[in-house]
Amino acid sequence: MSGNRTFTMIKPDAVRNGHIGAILAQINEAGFKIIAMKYTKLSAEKAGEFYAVHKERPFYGELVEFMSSGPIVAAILEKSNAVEDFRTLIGATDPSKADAGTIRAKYATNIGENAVHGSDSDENAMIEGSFHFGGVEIFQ
Ligand code: FUP
Repeated sequence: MSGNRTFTMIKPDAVRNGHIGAILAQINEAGFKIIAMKYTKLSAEKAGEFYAVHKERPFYGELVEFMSSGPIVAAILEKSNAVEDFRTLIGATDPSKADAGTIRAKYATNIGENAVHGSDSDENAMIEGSFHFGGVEIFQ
């Protein structure tokens, strides 16, 4: 079952630039079902916790500042092969290297402000989904 779920965030740049609707439409058109969703804002502390794996990287401070700079949309998505298919849909971390038509190619600002997050493994999808949602907020 875990292989059927991934976690995403529409990041502050894409929200600020008015892309929530277009991104959600592209996610739905690609066959993902939204089973949990919220419009929220991360505190710097929460953003730091979410990206703790990158703590030693030079971009960590900017990443935390950016991710707490405005509202985001957090969601859990369901589809067969969800993690891999969603990463294909969003494209490379650096939008200048992302395939044409991918969400990051269309909506990302740059490598640091890259419009969307997508979990990189089934295990992280579960951890990240639980970070944002309780069981009663998930609808299958
Ligand atoms: P991804 O899995 O594609 O989101 O990419 P990573 O987990 O490698 O990176 C997480 C976030 O760190 C990116 F979305 C943006 C930020 N980042 C940078 O700002 N600079 C980099 O060189 C790499 C990542």
